[in-house]
Amino acid sequence: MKKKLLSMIMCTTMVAATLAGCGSSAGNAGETTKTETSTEKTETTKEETTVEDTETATSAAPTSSEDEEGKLVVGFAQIGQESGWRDAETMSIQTYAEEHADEVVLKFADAQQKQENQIKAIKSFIEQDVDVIGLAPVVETGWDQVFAEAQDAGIPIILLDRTADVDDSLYSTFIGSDFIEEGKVAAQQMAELIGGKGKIVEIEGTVGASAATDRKTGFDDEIAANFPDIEIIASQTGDFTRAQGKEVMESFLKSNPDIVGVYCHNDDMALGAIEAIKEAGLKPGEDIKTVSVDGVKGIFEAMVAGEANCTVECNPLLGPLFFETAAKLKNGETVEKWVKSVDGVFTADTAADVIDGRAY
Ligand code: GZL
Repeated sequence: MKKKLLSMIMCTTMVAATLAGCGSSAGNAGETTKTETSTEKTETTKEETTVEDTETATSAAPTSSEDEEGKLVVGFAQIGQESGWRDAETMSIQTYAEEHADEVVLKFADAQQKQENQIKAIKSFIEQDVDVIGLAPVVETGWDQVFAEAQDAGIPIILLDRTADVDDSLYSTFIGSDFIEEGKVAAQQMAELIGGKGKIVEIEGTVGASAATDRKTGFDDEIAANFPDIEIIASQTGDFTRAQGKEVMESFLKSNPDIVGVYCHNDDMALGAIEAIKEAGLKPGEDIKTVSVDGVKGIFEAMVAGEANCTVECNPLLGPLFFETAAKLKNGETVEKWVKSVDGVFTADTAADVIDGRAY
């Protein structure tokens, strides 16, 4: 306990010092954002810390050792708030921590889509000597060193919703979907929607993210293997955001008048693409068929309105499973290397029947 107390004092200094340096780093140095820690959302027994004048978000302030006594202490480095799916996952994690505040302490960091912020957060969690570290890796590579530091500190790592390209020994488990299968199912749905032929475009997720890489592999390989009359005439990243999905679709439409379908690696980009299709005077869901991934409420609303055709579900409500798995690891239990989510497929013809029952 003394070690923890000492390290927390150090960490507070370290985190403050680190973040003070953030504002002077290259890139958005002029930008400052007021960031809030999860203490303002989970209302646990931690003092609130709002870190201002920093370019990036930060980890939650350390809790006192009394607050952590006998509890599961988890540090989670979240990617950011790029999509409705991500917000649903964050809510799932924070709600679980709030509802189980007598058993768990959550230290939550929002990295604003920057890998260096996730790495800083992981280092901070190591300094705070948490029991388990959770991470949704924004990209697959660049994790070996900080994962080795966590391993040296005896802190297990859980990968949530995206994988990392590291040796299996450096993390305990991946909890998430089979993105290659999602891409394959999306291709089959697209082929059915366009009658097995025509020119389609693809709007990819964040460059280097496992969810984007594998959804592209699954889709493109299925089209190439089984649908020779479908041509993917353009494919470009929209970084999993609605705004960039719209921009990419606008550019596709300008240079390709004969598009019959668009496949987006998430629903948020599809909703942006739908806006672009309408602004081009075309009917999304009719002139241009849409297939995307996630199953967020917005795409169900678009399907009910006849403006979208299909979403391949990817469950974001991983909070309970995440904490249950963390508890097992703290207790020294072994867990499956991949705890795979079970997902469904939803099409416009049933959207109205299921939309009210959707949990996210
Ligand atoms: C999938 C997750 C993806 C979602 C996107 O597990 O990593 O990240 O599909 C989100 O909406 O940006």
